[in-house]
Amino acid sequence: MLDKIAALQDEIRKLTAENAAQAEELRIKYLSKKGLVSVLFDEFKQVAPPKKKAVGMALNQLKNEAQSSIQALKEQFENSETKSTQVDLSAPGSSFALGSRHPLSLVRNQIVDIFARLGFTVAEGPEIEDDWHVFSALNFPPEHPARDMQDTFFINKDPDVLLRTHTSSVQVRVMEQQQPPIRAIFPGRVFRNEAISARAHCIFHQVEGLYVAEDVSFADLKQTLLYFAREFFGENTDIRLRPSYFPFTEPSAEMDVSCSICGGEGCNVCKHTGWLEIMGCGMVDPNVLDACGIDSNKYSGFAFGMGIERIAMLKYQVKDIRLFFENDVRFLEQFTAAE
Ligand code: 2NL
Repeated sequence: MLDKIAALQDEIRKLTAENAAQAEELRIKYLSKKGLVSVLFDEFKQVAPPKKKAVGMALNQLKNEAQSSIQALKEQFENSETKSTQVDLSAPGSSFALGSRHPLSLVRNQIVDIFARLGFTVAEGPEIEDDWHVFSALNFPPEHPARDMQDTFFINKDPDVLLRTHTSSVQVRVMEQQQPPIRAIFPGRVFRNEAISARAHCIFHQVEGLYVAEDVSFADLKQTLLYFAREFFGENTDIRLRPSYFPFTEPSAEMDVSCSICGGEGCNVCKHTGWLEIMGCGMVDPNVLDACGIDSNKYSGFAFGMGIERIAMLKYQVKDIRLFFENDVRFLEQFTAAE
């Protein structure tokens, strides 16, 4: 009898099942009323009294072991099978992955909104341009280095088919088509034949602005840009204008805002100067007005231009311009909550 028990114990220890049905078959084979373990219990009645204690203990152990190992076989399938066949109707629904605006779109929209409050409309134009709208009408002299293949992308080596290097080309088109007063901003993609690095890209985005009317002065320019700076960077922002040079404005200036990170105290972002350079600006050169069919004796205007990437890098403390073009969701999803 003890040998029989030991043999059956051995057999049970080696059992395997490939699915829940096989495990159930094993339960019936060994543990049901007529199963092999139960049969041994029947035989137990015939065991001689002196051996009953030892055989009884062995039998009970066999039964317990058989129950737990066959139960374990069953459970291994229960988990995976109930998952696919049972639905928890009370479980909360899975949430949708929400998209977010690209940080460059966020910044462009903010800039457009601020100038819209001052009465500026938005104008757009072609990315593929001709020499006149990108250079000649803007008072670039014939030998200006920006016209070089090194700086500008020409299409099919044609000197008169090129990718715009600034959105000023759209301003030329607007001035050619309408007489003052003109008050508009010009967001768009521009292209420069430059080596790509953490700070520069061959494709980037600009917002330029233009106001042409009678008696527009440098004071108007300054007040407009101060309003913009305070709306965009906060009401405590100060600005300063430094003399500069552009072919299309005279006089020209570079505008800095007080560093919004350190409040002008000096930090890494402003390189301990307390100031951040954010745009170029100036009074539209009379040659440009005349080239676009606007009488420079009657009208004057101011214009400005800024790189959206640069502003976005300052605002969101992005250290590498290439992040804007890689479309890595780990970067983009950080702007889900931004407006
Ligand atoms: C910069 C500087 C500037 C302009 C853009 C402009 C356009 C016309 C006439 C005169 Cl049609 N000026 N635009 C003026 C001054 C500066 O941009 O650093 N941009 C990223």
